[in-house]
Amino acid sequence: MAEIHELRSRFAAALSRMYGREVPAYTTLVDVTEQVNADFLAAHPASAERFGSIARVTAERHGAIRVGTASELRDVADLFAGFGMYPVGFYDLCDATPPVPVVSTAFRPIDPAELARNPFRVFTSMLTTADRRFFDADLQQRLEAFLARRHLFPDVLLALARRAADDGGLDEPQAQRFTALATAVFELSREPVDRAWYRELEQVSAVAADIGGVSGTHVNHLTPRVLDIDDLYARMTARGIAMIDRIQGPPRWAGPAVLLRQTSFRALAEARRFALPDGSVVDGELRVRFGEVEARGIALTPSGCALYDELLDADPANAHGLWDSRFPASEDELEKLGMGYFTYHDGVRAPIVYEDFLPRSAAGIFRSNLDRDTAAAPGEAGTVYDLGALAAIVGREVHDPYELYRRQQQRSGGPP
Ligand code: OOG
Ligand code: NI
Repeated sequence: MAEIHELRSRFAAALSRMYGREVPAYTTLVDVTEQVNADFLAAHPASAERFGSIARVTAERHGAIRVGTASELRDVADLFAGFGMYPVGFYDLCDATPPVPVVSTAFRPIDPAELARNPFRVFTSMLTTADRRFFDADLQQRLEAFLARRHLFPDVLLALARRAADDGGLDEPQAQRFTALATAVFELSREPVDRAWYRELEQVSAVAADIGGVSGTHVNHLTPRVLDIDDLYARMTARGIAMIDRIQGPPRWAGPAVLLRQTSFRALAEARRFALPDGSVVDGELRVRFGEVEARGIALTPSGCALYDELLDADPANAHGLWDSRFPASEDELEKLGMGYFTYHDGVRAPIVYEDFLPRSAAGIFRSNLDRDTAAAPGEAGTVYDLGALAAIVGREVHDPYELYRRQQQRSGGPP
């Protein structure tokens, strides 16, 4: 039998092969990432693996997908449960700057041993079609009707996912079928895109068009993990690949690596086919998929995150040295101030790696890949979402990330 973690590893690897075929620049990014990681490991043999073994980091990816309805999100939850991935955290991008009409969660393993085996995670966004600041009543109605007609996840795929979740794995032929079908769902569809409909949605939001303007879903990006993101950024730039202008998240500084640093580049235009009102089909292109890379550090407690937010507002790039003067300069300090999470096995303290996402970085990542910002009209947001509302939609607990880190720390015998 192929156990759930084996299914997850195979799924992540299969998506990576598929995405490499679809977006060749992704393969370049993975190659450069592996070179940076090998060099970093050679230069820092004692410390390079403190935030995860090199085997884990080499296989580690996060994907991003976007769906249109609550029922699609429920199917996603059933599908990912078959890979041992559960919803963690709530991200409201509707109120971000600029606003994006989605709410999001991340599906990932929640057990430390499972994370160590393969931490594959997928940032998953759902379109908020009832949000009047983006969609008037007429557009909402047509959008929901369009979305109701599509069927993203074959029944046989969801049945295999439920069996895997119930039995803790699948026999070999079923395991192969499950990963192949799951991977195929996230391939870029070759169905012609209704150009008038796509353009109408694009006027409201490029993300809305990417979700509700097409008949399928697809991986938006697949992100490898790098041990030195500044080095990676420099090497990609030296290769002539235009990166976004900055690294999102905490600045480069001499203190401990915390949370998550990410950067991205825009993928080249991809060929898509478009259906015109007269029924003819023409070739065209869309630019919606991109490349992203990330570095991970220590998970911060709520007070650590509050200080992170405060400093990011005041001095985003540490240009005025605010981080140097205000942020805990060592893991000892983080621990003493109760701002970071650690484990304490056999009296040895080790940092707990951050396994989640950052709302403001996510907004920045969305933004960096849009040609223009969405201007939300003033008005009511419609449905108000939070972690509980999202849990009701997916029909499962949406885990609170702080709670998961706190429990992990507590179980290791550390301070509660
Ligand atoms: C998701 C953007 C957020 C991240 O790493 O913060 C994200 C998307 O573009 O669908 O992937
Ligand atoms: Ni991402």
